[in-house]
Amino acid sequence: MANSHETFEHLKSAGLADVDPDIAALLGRELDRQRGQIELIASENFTWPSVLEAVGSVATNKYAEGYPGKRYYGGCEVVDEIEEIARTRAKTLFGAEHANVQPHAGAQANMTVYFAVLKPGDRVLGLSLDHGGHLTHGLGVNFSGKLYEFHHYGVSRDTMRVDYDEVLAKAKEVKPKLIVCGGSAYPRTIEADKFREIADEVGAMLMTDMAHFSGLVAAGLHPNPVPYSDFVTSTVHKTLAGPRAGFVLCREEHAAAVDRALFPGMQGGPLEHTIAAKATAFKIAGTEAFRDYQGRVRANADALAAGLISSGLEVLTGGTDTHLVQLDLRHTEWTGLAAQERLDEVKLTVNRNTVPFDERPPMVASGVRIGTPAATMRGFDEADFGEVAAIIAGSLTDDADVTALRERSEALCAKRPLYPGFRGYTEYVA
Ligand code: DSN
Repeated sequence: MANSHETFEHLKSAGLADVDPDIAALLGRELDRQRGQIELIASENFTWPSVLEAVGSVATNKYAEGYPGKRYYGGCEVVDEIEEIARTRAKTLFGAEHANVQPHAGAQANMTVYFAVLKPGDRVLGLSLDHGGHLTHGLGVNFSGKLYEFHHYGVSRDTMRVDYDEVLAKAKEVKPKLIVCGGSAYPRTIEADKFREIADEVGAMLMTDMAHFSGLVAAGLHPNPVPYSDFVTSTVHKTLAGPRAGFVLCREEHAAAVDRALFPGMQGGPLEHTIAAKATAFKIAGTEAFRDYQGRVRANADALAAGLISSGLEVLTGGTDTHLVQLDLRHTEWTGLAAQERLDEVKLTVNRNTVPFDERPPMVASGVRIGTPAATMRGFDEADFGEVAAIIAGSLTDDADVTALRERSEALCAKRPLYPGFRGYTEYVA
């Protein structure tokens, strides 16, 4: 519905709440939702106000196809500086020879590497999705599975961890051109050094997808895969706590191929406002404050795992080396779906996930993936995560007092406010 005052002159200076109260109200509701529940989705985080500001900046107006100094448009002198700062900070943070900061998201970062070094039909070896891998690591319905001949390794049934002997045996059998390590639901350290040995033994290249644990790497709390990998891909918005986006790091010898694969190979104009926000996120990730935050993410994950185990629940691998804990419900009457829905009722937001050797289909699943980055960002400490574990355990019972459990979650949210100084989206500022 057009407002009577929607003149061109008015629209040129009006704010969101004035022009589009419907969307402003929905954004306000989303802010309230984020504030009013305990966010435990392992791939989510609450980014910094400075990053939100950069994402909402005028750099969104700029076309800049190409790379700094080599653009197809005029007027790129400022965004060139922004992108150069982002590239330099990414390289410095992770000790990489080359960075491409243009991927719109993690899937595009992975696609960039595949396009850079693979031809359709080439063989690739990656962790299977149901053992903790990722869609873009060769799932049949994904472009990766359609374009390339993916083969998969899994985790050992005994330890639920990657078995490097099995990976080597599989690599010798498959003779892949590229080995992919990393994933989205693997709670233990990704040992890129061991994958490197295997890659060298079979003459393959190695790509590490550190989307989930890149914040821990930046903080020195997870081994850095960069020295061992030809390519490292990541998102920026998970543990790294930046804007929703991706990036690729690689060895200099692959720099030109990676850059060409992304543009003109795959994406068009880069999102320079998001690249500005990535630069800010990389700057923050190099601070002592960020290292301290990541230390708390890790400690909280250990406290969560210990709390769940002491309440009688099963945790995959008996714990975690990262920010991520996988609840294994195979030996309970709960499905992952039912658990997710119950936890939603008590204001804990999680996602169901298959666990290795799951007999249930992915839409139902027998696991729940739980991560600590977002709640840690709003100040949760180990005692708070002990309480979260107790709320989870209390919720997954037949006679759970849902109202009382929800009130315990709400008390934690009240104690640890999210974006306390942010006034929201409903106020119009001329
Ligand atoms: N969707 C992301 C995750 O939840 O891990 C991966 O792309």
